[in-house]
Amino acid sequence: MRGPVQSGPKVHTMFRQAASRSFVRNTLAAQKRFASTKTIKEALQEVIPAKQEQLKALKKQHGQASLGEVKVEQVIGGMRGLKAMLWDASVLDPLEGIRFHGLTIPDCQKALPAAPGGKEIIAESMLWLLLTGKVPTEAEVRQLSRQLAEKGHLPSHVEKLIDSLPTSLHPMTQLGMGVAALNHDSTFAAAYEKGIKKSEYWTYALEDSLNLIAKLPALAARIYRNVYHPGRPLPSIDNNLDLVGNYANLLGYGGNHDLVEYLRLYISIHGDHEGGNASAHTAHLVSSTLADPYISYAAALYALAGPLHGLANQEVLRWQLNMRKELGDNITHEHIKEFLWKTLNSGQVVPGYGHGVLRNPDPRFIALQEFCDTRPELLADPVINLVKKASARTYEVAPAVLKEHGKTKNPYPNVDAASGCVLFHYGITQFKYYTVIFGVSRALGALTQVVWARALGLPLERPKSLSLDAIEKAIKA
Ligand code: CMX
Repeated sequence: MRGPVQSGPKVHTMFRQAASRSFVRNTLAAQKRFASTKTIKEALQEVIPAKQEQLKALKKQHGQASLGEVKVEQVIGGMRGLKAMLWDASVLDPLEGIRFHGLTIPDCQKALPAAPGGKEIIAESMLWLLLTGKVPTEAEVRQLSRQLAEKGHLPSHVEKLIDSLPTSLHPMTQLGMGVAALNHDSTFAAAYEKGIKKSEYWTYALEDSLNLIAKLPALAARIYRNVYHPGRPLPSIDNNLDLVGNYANLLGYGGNHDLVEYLRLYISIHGDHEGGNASAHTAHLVSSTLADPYISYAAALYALAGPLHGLANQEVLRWQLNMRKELGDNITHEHIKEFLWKTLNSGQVVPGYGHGVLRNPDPRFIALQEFCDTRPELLADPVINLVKKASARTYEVAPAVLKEHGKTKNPYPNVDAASGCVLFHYGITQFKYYTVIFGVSRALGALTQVVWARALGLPLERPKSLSLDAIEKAIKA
């Protein structure tokens, strides 16, 4: 086709007319197909009444039933294992890992629609599953992709805000600021101010949440551009692409199919990890005050920005690169062991290992490793080798060292142990940016539950705190 198109203006015009007719035909066909396809809001609306009934019955019939005792060690130990919040979309089993509405990561990889020409789960499929509990059809997912792409541009005040920030400000700080500033256009806040019925809250929370998820790629990519590639033009959003396809384009990596696929997988499987983790819990807590989804999620992003949580993926790479700098490329298991002990003996944690709930290797880590297994060029990369390859992988040494160290309850890798090395291989070498990608992802799960909290009419979160004296008094009583 290329030859004739370039051969003269007349042929060029004919080709353009034919292409335009075929575009109109395809668009009409797509519109017809979409017209008979449920929107995500309709799909959600269908499942809300049954859940409302389930909650009402539980409260009425079993409101006083006990789910277990509260131990002193839980109150002073970060509430580990305390069953104290409702979160419907995903459950984390200590040994098996995460299930999204009952589906494991491999189940999702089989059942959830991918992008055209791709194999990996896309963010829209995961969002649909998390929000509605149903596996979407391909047409439903394509419609959602288009809906998000159409809402994907940033308002000019947010562009100006982000462009005015010093490039030395951490990308996560910038992301939180941009998300908070998007609340200027919150439909939830505006409707609440006007006065709406409680039963309508969820529709506005959904609208805001979809708008926010749609705008995150443009916001996150603008931060990347400003900090690492100032002056580079940002392409416009393509309404025919999925959310992550557009994100990769905006970041400047849209031409690298393998990286786009990696980002799709990364962003889907980081989307939700039940409710007790610091970022999800923060979104839930803040939104329980009826703060709108934007400021609720901005707060969550600052929890994600802590090194014991989402920032660990940047820390892992820093740690692995330091190891390589110190020990060179011919690293043996013995070298890795020494480096691990050096880290532990200096009082630092080994980033990417341990977990508040998991007691086995994280299935998200395994899914990202499997992505590498099918691509020999990734296995040949010395940075990925440090994490993985049979001759020297940290994974083969670290659990035994951490067991011998004797502190961590889970000596196995969590998702952050591998995620950054692959980004580094594909050219996203700026590891301070990695948690931003996690932040684009975690919106899927955290905002899903903000919407459900409003649909179920959940109250303000307000647990009871105790002073040390009060704890002692309670034990003696
Ligand atoms: N390296 C060294 N020590 C570790 C450790 C690690 N990777 N993981 C846990 N420990 C230590 C803890 O610091 C704690 O020590 P103290 O008793 O001195 O306070 C002890 O082992 C017991 O901790 P735990 O009950 O096993 O783990 P927690 O639930 O308290 O903490 C986590 C969980 C993730 C914060 C911890 O394992 C850690 O710091 N890991 C490294 C950072 C990391 O990878 N975080 C990412 C987690 C995944 C995510 O949220 O993104």
